[in-house]
Amino acid sequence: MSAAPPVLHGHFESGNVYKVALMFALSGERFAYRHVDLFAGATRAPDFLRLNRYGEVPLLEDGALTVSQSGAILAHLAAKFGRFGGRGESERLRVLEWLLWDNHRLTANVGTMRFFRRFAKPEPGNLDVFKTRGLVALTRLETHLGENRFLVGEPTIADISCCAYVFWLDQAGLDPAAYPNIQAWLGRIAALPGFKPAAELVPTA
Ligand SMILES: N[C@@H](CCC(=O)N[C@@H](CS)C(=O)NCC(=O)O)C(=O)O
Repeated sequence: MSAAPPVLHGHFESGNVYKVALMFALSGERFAYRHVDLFAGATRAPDFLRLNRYGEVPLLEDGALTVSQSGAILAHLAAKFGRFGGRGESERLRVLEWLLWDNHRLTANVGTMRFFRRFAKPEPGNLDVFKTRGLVALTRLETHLGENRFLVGEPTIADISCCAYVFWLDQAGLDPAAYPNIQAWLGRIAALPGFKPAAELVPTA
């Protein structure tokens, strides 16, 4: 009998959750899913906070292990499946660099812009800092992808992490056409076996 699959706690509007779901899909592995209604405050409920002190999705329950933060979950799954972790120590370190950069520079700004534009209807000007920083991050990514097919060698969790919110640039109010290298890279990711867009991977309930 096969072991129960890991349980992903998430919300379908979250790119951070998509990162984890995409890792399962590209690895050809199954996950069980638990919807967390973050718009109803479920991430702040005591039961959820007991599982995840950060009060955020994604959260993964994998047997006795409970892991949060998409980058940590991706690293855990890369080690567990032996996929997308990079080859050798120097690639693994490069991958870790991109995961940290994504969380600090890319998702933190582009993902936040998307969130506020889509759900919080900000006053004009309120997103300026995120936009300035997000555009710098996108320029860095665009430059790197001018000379590299994937972020580190073959496809890795660095690509899986960085691509999620970049698939939704238009929802963040940014122009995808301004980044041709990024668009070509997204196309290469979308061509990987097992790839599915977020709407086909993350259940709505
Ligand atoms: N750095 C975290 C960010 C996770 C995150 O921001 N999650 C959002 C959804 S995308 C969330 O759960 N927000 C709920 C809240 O703030 O109450 C990661 O990479 O997992």
